Amino acid sequence: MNFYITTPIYYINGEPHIGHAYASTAADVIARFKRLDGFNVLFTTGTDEHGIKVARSAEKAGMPVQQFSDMVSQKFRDMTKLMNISNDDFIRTTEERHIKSAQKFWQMLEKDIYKDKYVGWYDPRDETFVTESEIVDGKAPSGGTVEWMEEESYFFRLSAYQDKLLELYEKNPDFIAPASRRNEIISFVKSGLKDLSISRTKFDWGIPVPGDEKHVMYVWIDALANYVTLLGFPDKPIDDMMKECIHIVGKEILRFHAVYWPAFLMAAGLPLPKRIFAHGWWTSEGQKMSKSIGNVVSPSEMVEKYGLSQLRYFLFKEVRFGEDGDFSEAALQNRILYDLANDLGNLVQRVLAFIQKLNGHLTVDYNFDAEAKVLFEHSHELVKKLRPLIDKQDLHAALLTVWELISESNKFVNDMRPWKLAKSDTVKLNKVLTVLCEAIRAIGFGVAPFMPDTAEKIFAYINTAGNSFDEINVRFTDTDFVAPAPLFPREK
Ligand code: ME8
Repeated sequence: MNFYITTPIYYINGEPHIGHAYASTAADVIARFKRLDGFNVLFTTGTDEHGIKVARSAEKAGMPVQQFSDMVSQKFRDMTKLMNISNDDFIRTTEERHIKSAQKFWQMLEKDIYKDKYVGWYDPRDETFVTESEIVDGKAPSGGTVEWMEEESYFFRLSAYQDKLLELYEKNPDFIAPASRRNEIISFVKSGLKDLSISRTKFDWGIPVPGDEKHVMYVWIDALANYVTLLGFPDKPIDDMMKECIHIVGKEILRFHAVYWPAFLMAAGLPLPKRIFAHGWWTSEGQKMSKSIGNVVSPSEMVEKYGLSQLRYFLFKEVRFGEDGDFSEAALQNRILYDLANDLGNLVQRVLAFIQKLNGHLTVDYNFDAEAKVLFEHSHELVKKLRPLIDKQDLHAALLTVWELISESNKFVNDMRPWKLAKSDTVKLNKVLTVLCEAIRAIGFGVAPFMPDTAEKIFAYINTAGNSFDEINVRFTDTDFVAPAPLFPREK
């Protein structure tokens, strides 16, 4: 079973911030879940390096543009490492494999391409064409200053795809998610699609148009083609993976992915992805993130200060995936204290430290009483409950579901009072501890996609490899456990 998941490829104009880390981590959570669930996963990310904006940034930095690209692209690779993103590949649009792929892709669109002149406004911030009615005080909806453009350009016959796109959305109600965003796109397409200018002549930092090297490709054709380059296009068949593909994108680039991209793919006769999921935007301490306000959240600072698992957990617990949210350190501190230290950390610590008191030895007994049976069943049902949530990209609900089992387990400890049983009923004690280890293992798998580092610690404490959900079905045997260290020490 194949599964393909992508992040946006990031522009290299600035430093990676929490928004980029968010998109990459979201895709990572889903990729990790699918791998644990036995899928053959391809998970990709990368950098989008062409276009007028990058050329200008390099000029401003006083660097040759390729050198500038190498430098900033590396920062995105570092962010990927910092966040423990498990991507299988990292693409740069300046790579040879991509240039070849984008040019072939262009040629496959040629029946729908014609030459004309573009006369109108352009927003370099979003690398997008804007209409007169979208401009307010000389600014595009992105806040970027628009520029007048008058140049010879190739056009893609997007207008010919209006009905086909509407049919696509109609027949595949889950093609665009969350549902609220779908309506937005449908009304945009219904309002009428104009042909799209897809080449530029005024600068040369781009992929040359095959057969007409005066032109470079519009950066969005170049960028979107990355998703097929990563599948080995044009040398390898892409169908099997592409059909299982989920693109994770920010809401501001949904239009490019849900309208232009499928139109291009239809024109090229290539398979469409399964879904485009648009996530929301983070503000910082109640305001739009901006360099001038100085409130841009740096992932490396947050990891340094609070820990990686802590940050990754917060991003998906604080805000429902798909909605906008506000990043505040006070909220992050609360989540760490209550959800992580008090709920998860405490459960693992109190059970495993208690086993240490019994010389670190677990004597298993699966001959459960009624209460233990319930907790055992709930532990075994966890992955079954998570699967449909992850398949809807409802990462927030998935965390809530894991936390239900954590609360239930903590309550079970309170009710069973193992410290009392140690003195009065060791037969029952063994059953209680056995089922609690089962619960902790299931919880370890539940948190593993979100907090791989924490899960690794939990697995090490209970002698579990942690490579596959199948391990949940293996019974514990009499065993010695190592002493656990607190998962979320207060001083971190
Ligand atoms: O648009 N909150 O690249 P980009 C949440 N190169 N997510 C945010 C965010 C915020 N405040 N800011 C950025 C591009 N993001 C194109 C994409 S894909 C073929 C080409 C995330 O560097 C969000 O996922 O502007 C957004 O879509 C992505 O970074 C855009 O990155």
